Amino acid sequence: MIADLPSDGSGAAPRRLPEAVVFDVDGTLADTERDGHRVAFNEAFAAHGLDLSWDVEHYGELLTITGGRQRVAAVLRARGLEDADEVAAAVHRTKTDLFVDVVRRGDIGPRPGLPALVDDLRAHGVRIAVATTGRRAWVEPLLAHLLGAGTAEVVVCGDDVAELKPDPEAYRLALARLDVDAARTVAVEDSGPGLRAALAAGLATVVVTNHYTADHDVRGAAIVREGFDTPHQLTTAELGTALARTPRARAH
Ligand code: XBP
Ligand code: MG
Repeated sequence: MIADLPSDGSGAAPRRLPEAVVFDVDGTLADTERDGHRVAFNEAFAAHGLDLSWDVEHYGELLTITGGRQRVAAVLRARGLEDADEVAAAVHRTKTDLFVDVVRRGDIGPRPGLPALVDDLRAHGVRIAVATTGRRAWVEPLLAHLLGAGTAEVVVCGDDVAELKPDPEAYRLALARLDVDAARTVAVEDSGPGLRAALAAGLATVVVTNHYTADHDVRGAAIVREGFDTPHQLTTAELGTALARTPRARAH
């Protein structure tokens, strides 16, 4: 049940709340990249005997290539490796297994302020979904840990789409599975490629930046913040203002 905010008696129309919110995972729900995925990639390179290691800064540059397998393949191809795609697929399987272990250990927590926002969304009856380019093998256990199993009623992963972000396919699929109107749905992202994917699917988008994405091009975002709890706690009502700030025409 979706409620409008009560009128303040000024005669102004009540502000609308979103019907659904679609969250990105990496960098948005949790800071997974620098000390999570990056470390697992490096361990996988070593396990496969590859002379490759990504430091913190270089990994940040590589994040413009979405999808772990695609990221590895691009780097191996640039090194002139003939069977880059096959090697990348094998390395990525190892990396996924390693990262599942990290997630199952419970080492990755939510970004500050996320649990309070999720509680507020649930209290207002706003539906919650996820659209990520990451692999379901680790996404599902991470969501169970961060949000509680079943909190996200729709979970679209990299496994489910032909084209990864910045292509809008993951967001379009999430909207179709939710069966909601894009014009009543807000996306929450952390990065430029993620923002472009959400905008191309017609979604008002809130960008919550992090260490790696603070200098991304976020033009078109309805709201840009440094954290869920900074400078103040992000609420369902503020997500509703993102809808009002996004031209309806974009949804078509
Ligand atoms: C995240 C990604 C993912 C992760 C690694 O982008 O591109 O590839 O970096 O996960 P977004 P996998 O936050 O825009 O979804 O190794 O499972 O791909
Ligand atoms: Mg992200």
